[in-house]
Amino acid sequence: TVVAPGAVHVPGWLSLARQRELVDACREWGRGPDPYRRTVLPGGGVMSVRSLSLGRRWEPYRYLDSVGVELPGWLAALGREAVVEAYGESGDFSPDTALVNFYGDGARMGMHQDKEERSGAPVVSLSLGDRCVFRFGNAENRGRPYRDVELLSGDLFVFGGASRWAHHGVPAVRPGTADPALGLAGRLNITLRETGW
Ligand code: MD5
Ligand code: FE
Repeated sequence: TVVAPGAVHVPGWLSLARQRELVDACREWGRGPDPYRRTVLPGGGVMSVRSLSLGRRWEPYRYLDSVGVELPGWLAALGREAVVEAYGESGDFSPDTALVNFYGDGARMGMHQDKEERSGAPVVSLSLGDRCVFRFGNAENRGRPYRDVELLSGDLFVFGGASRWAHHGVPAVRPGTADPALGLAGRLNITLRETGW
């Protein structure tokens, strides 16, 4: 489903088996040298989401060299598959970071733009676990017009072209809505990005 120019939502793109592999991988990465933690913003605020980076490390508001787990080749390849699925061609998408966000009890993400990347390449988003409300806005400001889209476990979203700089956020996660077979309480989101750093 094309939600806006360049913004493509593919519900149920990942099989349950693939979702389970990704959840297991997210658990493993968290045991590595750069575990999930709350990001402290320069203004003193603390994010409710817990994050880790594979490959280049995101921090507000820049990318650093990797200090933890490198971006696995299979995950970069999955990102290319995702871009082909969304656009019909990969456009040489070559991510150098994955940002993994864990939304536990009550975690949300306020409206923002992803502006740290110096590349106009698309952002690939994979959702796992609990359902959420994803708020997809406009490039001008954090407010209306926006559209609320439910993202379920296994959904793919690719943000490219004119949508790349749209404001967006996650105002709510629906606790307990994940398939019990996943063994995940909460929501995980993996984004694959070309940082240009
Ligand atoms: C999430 N993560 O569900 C989202 C998925 C983040 C973040 O927002 O910054 O970690 S990625 C959504 C996204 C990325 C880039 C552009 C746009 C949306 N967009 O133009 O709407 O945890
Ligand atoms: Fe974002």
